[in-house]
Amino acid sequence: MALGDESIVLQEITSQPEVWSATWQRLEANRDRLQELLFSQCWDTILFTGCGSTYYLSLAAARQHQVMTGQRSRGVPASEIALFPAGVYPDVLAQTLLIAISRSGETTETIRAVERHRQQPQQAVLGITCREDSPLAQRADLALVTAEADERSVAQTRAFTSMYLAVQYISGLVANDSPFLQTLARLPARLRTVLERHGEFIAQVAGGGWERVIFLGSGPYYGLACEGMLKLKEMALSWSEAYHFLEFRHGPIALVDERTLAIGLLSDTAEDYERAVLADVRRLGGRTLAIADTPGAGADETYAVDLGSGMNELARAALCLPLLQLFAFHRTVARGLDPDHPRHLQQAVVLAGA
Ligand code: F1P
Repeated sequence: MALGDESIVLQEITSQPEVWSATWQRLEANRDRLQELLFSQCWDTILFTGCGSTYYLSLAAARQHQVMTGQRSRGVPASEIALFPAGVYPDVLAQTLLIAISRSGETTETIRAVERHRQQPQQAVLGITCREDSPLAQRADLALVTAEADERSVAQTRAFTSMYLAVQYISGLVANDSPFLQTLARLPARLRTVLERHGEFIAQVAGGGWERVIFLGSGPYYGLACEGMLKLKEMALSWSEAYHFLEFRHGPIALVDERTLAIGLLSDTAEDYERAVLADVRRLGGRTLAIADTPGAGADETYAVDLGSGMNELARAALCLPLLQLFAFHRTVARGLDPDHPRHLQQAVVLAGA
């Protein structure tokens, strides 16, 4: 069993500052090719798709892309495009760009979604993957390959964040938002500081005897909260849930007790509302971990991590993820499980006969 510093997934998590820098170089090197595709038509809709982690990435990406560009954007599981296309493509004549995301580039539903998308009259496919020779890269009009982020682990960590950086870059290009792109370029250095300052603390919090861990995030953070939840399920075999912050009061809050930890990814837009939900969790006996850019005035969280980036909520979002990954890793080790070999899982789901 790979534990502690020998764990592959831990090495991949902690390598992210360097991997993000390398990914950034890649993105800049692909700027012209990307712009050519992104501006080749006046796209009515941008569809982001993937499976598992990359579906959650699609949710976060779609929300961010629409906010930044005004382009109608949706994040859908690849299986919905492949099997229930009528609900995804209400207007057959719409010009739709599919941004298909897959670490392996070979997940069956994602490849099927690309093939189904090709049946639309006005379409194109941008593939984002870590593997150059993958079926996705071969089928896409343009493949953006974040090869430095590829992984040996089953659970995605740096692959997820690097491909997230790629979709953020794309949104920045479409929005023609140079300050945003310049801010993204500072993320690798900021992440190094965040990991140095907070990595150990996250390990301590993860070591608590939590029975229920809830991930809360709204707007662009909802998809990232879902990814935190998935990491805990995949690696630590711990049931967890993710909610939009204010949704949590509508029923799930009934489950809060002293062995509940709510991890909140705080936005700028709705910070006061979000902190109020965390306060409700504490009032009911639960504990809270708030991940925000600055400590809230008067906030009384059980645990708090301040990213201290000075970046807006969209630009800094990726900084939360390695902390959630570390949380899942340390929870896994605390439970005596092997984070490198999650049970029942493989790197990619390739269906028989695909
Ligand atoms: C998607 C995915 C992973 C998950 C699991 C099975 O892979 O669902 O998110 O961890 O191992 O595959 P991909 O299409 O991004 O390669």
